[in-house]
Formats: sequence, structure tokens, C-alpha cells
Amino acid sequence: MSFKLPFFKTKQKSEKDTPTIEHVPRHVAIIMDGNGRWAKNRGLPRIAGHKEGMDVIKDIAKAASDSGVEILTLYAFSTENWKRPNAEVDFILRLPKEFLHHYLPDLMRHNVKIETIGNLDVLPEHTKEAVAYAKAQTENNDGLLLNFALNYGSRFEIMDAMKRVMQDVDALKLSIDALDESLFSKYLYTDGLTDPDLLIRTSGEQRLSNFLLWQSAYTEFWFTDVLWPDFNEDIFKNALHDYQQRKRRYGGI
Ligand code: V0D
Repeated sequence: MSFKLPFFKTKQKSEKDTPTIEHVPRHVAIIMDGNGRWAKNRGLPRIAGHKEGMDVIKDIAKAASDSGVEILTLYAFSTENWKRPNAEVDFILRLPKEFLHHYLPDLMRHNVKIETIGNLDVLPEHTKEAVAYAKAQTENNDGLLLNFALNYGSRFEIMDAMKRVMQDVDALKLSIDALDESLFSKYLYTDGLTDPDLLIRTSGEQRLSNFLLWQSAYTEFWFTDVLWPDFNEDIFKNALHDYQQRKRRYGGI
């Protein structure tokens, strides 16, 4: 992969400052909220908002990749989303196939690798097939990791991890004394990924909504009133820019 240095990666030169590489977030997570409201505002059915929201993803993936972001995690379907009307759930669960049909060649060209977090077991066969195909096709790509959270819920993730920890203790594969934060993290879906540096939520809500609870302990949050279908590359770069202005202290001084 070629090494590019976008303008916002470079600290502004001043008399005192020697130029340094500025901090691009390695891992950005996004709660893509506001698709239903976007459609309602236009007198369209909610599913039209989801379709429009899907089209935004490839632009943001490209912007993330161009900016030097390594991991983009998108909250696409939560464990709570099953409570929506059947027809809407049905439509949403067909979007992976639709997305790949339109954008897989482009993602391949940009060297994007697709992975997922969440419990895929209970998804319909056709969704699982589309997702498995995406992962298989992109598994040798080593550019941006485009990580879809599908049927993801953070409390379930943590509780499920805890159960498997207890099974390993029970089977004498693990001693309780050896368990620490780093080892526990290996039981989560996000094993092998860095924690998100920046979490973006669109559509004006300022909540985590059961997304990456453990992983967001030190994450910077960035909120916008813009609805996800109206989100674009410029707004994304604004978020990265704001992130770079913040001082991260990790509880220190
Ligand atoms: C609906 C807006 C792409 C928010 C974005 C199954 C919700 C569009 C995917 C996708 C969804 C998932 C996996 C993959 C390729 C694409 C997607 C869902 C919802 C939930 F390998 N968009 N998208 N998946 N929406």
C-alpha cells in the first residue's frame, strides 16, 4: 500500500513547533442513525432511508481509507432492531447482498477487507451467505478493515465472553488469577482489533445504545445532527479534524 500523507495528518507549522505527524484515529466507529427520519421527512417509507444510508457507506469507507484510518466499524444491525416491523427487518437483512452487488468491485480496487462483529448464527441463510462471500472475497486485502456490526449487542457480547471464560476455568484451561483486562478482551468479538479512538453518532442522539461498551472506555465521542443519509466525506473529515484538536489523557494528567 502506498503511503500518503493527507493535509490534516500534518501538524500546522509554527515558529516553536517542529512539524510532526498528527494523530489520525486508527479505529473509527459509527452509529449510522437517522435513516428512518430522513425518509419520513421526504414522505418516503423507512426502507428508502435504509437504502440511501447504504449508499453513503462506500463514500465514507473511501474517505476513511484515504485519511489513513485502519478500521471502520459500522453499527448496521443491533440486537434490538428485531423489534421493528417484519417487512422493515426483512428489507434491512437483504442490504448486505445489495451492497456487495453494487460496491464489491470498488472495495476490491481500494483493497478493503470486510469483517463482522456480532452473532451471525440467527441471521437468515441468504444474509449469512452474502456476508460469508464478502469476507471470502476480501480476506487477502490489507487496506481499510470495513467492520460491520451485525446483530450486535454489547451486553450480550460481554456476557457471552464471560460464559466462555467460565467454561475455560471449569475445563482447567484458564486460572482465575490469570484473568485480566487484556485476556478478557480476547473473548470479545473485537479480539485482535484496537479499541475505537473515535465514535461518531449521527442524527442528534447522544447515547451509546449498547454499542462497544467495553471497547469505548477511552474513546472520543463526536455527535452531529446530520441524518446518516445526508452524512458525507466533508463531515467525516470535520470529525477527524475535531478529534485531532482534542487531547487524550487516558485518565492521566
Ligand atoms: C441499514 C444504514 C450495508 C443503516 C446503512 C444487515 C442500516 C444500511 C450492509 C452490509 C445496512 C453488511 C455486511 C456486508 C456488506 C454490507 C448493511 C445491514 C444494514 C444489516 F458484508 N448496509 N447495511 N447491513 N444498512
